[in-house]
Amino acid sequence: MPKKNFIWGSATASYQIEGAVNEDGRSPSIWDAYCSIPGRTAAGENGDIACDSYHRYEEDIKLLKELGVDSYRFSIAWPRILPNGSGEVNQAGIDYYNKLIDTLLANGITPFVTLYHWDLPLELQLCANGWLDRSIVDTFVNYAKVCFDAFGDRVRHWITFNEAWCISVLGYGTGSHAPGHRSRREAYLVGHHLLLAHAKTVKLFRDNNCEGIIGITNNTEWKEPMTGKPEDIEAADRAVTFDFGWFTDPVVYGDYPQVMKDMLGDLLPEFSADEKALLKGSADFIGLNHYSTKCVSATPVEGHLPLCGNIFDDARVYSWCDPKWEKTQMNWNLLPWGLRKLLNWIAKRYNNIPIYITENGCACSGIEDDDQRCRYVTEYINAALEARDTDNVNLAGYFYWSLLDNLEWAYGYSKTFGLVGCSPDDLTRRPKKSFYVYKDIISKNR
Ligand code: PNW
Repeated sequence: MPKKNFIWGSATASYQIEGAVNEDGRSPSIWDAYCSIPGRTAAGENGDIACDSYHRYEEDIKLLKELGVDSYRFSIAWPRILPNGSGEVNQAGIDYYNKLIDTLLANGITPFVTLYHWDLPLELQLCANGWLDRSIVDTFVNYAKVCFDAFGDRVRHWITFNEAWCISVLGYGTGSHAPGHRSRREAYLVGHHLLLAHAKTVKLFRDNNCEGIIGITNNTEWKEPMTGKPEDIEAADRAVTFDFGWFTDPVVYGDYPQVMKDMLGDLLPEFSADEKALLKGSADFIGLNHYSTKCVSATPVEGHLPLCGNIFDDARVYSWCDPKWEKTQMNWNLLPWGLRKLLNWIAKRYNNIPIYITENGCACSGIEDDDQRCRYVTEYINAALEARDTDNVNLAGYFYWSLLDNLEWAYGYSKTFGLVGCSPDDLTRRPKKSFYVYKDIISKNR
């Protein structure tokens, strides 16, 4: 059954597509710096050019129009708006996003804006210790205010953070993302500051009577219990809670999940009573980024994946993947039923809160032939629509990640998620087969 207000879209992020890193007053971000350290990204690749969307955004919008989406999810580069993190506003940065937003609207496409998709102004890392220092909370709120003031007359859909889990765990726990720290304690402190920054930003949004809705995008795999044993069922629930509940319980209920408090002890900072009140109910919707599924068990099973010896082990579960499962280019399992189960888990735990799938997609290598991606989008969207229509999950939209092949962070340009081919050597946009498959899904489901 087609649903009237359901939003079909596609997503990108500033550093992954814009390029033009030294233009019009943009300052370096932590990702520019991270990419410049030998060995941190594949082949030392960086976002200097990326998809050159800073100059070619009109081509991107033409593609979105052709695809037939209702909405485009993109992120704002903080270093373009406030090159020092705070202080003087860079008008050229505001101008760029004004042009992008106005051209989208002129084409009937709704902007869905992420305030932070990982490109922290480097200045804040070097001079204020980045997300580790509590001062970042107000620094972020100030940045958000500049964006609400500049774009809030036209933007009605806001996301504070993309994947606080990745920012904390990959940026500060394992070091595979910028700024490359390796400390469990730091990861939980960073997560704490992200949540407080989210809550204070939403308070500002609501106090100022900004129009529209604001939420946060969190990510998780689905974890399927290895057996029907109660301890494995509990282990799977615990694993999703550690990834997703960590950042969703606080914005819905005002505090961290009890199981995390019990298991992490003083590694997990505490919220004051005022902070809990501020956090509770601070998301109009939850954005979900979901790509894949694994099995988990409470005790080791034969062939389980090795423990990592870092923050990844904190939920104390063992993961297992069936060698027979189909893998994508990221070595992620293609298991669409996991999405349906996850949507039901979220709906149940959070009292049927509105959910947007803000990312879901498949890395596969072909440009001419991307049959695997065609299957992935078809099957994952079917699973999502079953959750919506059969299970009555309050699913409000779906955004395919990504519109374009782009800088896949530490993997450089070697992993390709795009519906449209694009490489920094040849910036020509080439729609793939999956582009037309997704286009067809959208038109049939209106
Ligand atoms: C997301 N993990 O990153 C990001 O939001 C995108 O910018 C990125 O391009 C996309 O997914 C594909 O990777 C993730 O380790 C990175 O589970 C890592 C994980 C999940 C999401």
